[in-house]
Amino acid sequence: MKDEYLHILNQFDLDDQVKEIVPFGNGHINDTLKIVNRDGEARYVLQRINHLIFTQVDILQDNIRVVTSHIRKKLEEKGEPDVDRKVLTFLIAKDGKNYYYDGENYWRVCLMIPRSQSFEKITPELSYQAGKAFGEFQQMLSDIPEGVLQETIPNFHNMEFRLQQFREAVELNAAGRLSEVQGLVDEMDGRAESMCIQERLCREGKLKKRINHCDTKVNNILFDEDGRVLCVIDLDTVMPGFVLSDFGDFIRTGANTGLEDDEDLVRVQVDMDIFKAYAKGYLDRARSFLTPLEISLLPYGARLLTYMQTVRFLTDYLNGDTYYKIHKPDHNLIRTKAQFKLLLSLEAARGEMDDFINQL
Ligand code: GN1
Ligand code: MG
Repeated sequence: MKDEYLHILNQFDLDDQVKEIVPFGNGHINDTLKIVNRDGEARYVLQRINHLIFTQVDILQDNIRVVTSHIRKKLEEKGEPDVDRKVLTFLIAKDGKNYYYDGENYWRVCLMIPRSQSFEKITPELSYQAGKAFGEFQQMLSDIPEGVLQETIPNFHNMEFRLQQFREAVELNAAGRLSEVQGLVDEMDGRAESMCIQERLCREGKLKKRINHCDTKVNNILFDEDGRVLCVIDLDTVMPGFVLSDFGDFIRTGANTGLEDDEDLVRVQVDMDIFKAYAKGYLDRARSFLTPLEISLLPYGARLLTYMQTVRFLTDYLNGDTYYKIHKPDHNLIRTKAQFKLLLSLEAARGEMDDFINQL
């Protein structure tokens, strides 16, 4: 096992000796390892890219090159200190690419950002910081000309497309699980039309696409020792999309008093303090480029992304768990139920959220 990793690491120009290679993080898609040197310092992050999901690794890695160099340039122009801790640095392999293909798998290596930490659970203060961080991230990337960044997963946050996949899964009933989840299927169907507003507004020319991160989880931000934001990580899904993706996905993951896969649904609720703090931080940075329509839709974005994730987990459950890594047999069903509970809680808080956004 270790020899395989060493062979891969040898394709990159490491300036340190490898002592240990250990699993790192808890993503659902890629495999991530931490590379530790002889002094016990974590120096690099090695990732095997899941190329069944990111089928065009060239496009993926080119997006990442554009995004990281764009951010680096912006930070340097601002005279920002400590730039190396505020943007990820990927290593170039011996063949000149920013990844290595071993004939079977695709690998990449980036520098571990020293003295950084991430959080799974956050406080209102961290939420406010995260709102500013993702707002600033969108803002920094907003001047990348159209067409430069491509969709690393086509139609990734396109609700109409996700519903189409869902309906195919229902139709196929590949794992024979449909009757067990019919109630949930009906709940999804009942909301389907009202959840495709963005695609409709876009066709009517009232909403345009912007560069989004598309995976705005709390643990995709690195903070320094004092809880100040260093940088945004996990750049695989940075691509053009609708602006509500990033706001909504943060509320879905950060403003949940329970876990994404909580089996105790009583714990799953929207945390309004986290919502308010995030909205405030986000709008502090993003108000300058958002339209009034986009701002008014922010609470809708929280419902939309939670609905979309419920649909995606349920689709995977119906398909027999072919997409998300699962850690127990009915994991996707547990996730579906927890996300649906969160959606109900967001629906109940709708008025309070709208009022808050309006008075900000
Ligand atoms: C996946 O692997 P991770 O946790 O970064 C998924 C997201 C989902 C999330 C659900 C490429 O992200 O879209 O929201 O799981 N990423 C992809 O927690 O599908
Ligand atoms: Mg991710």
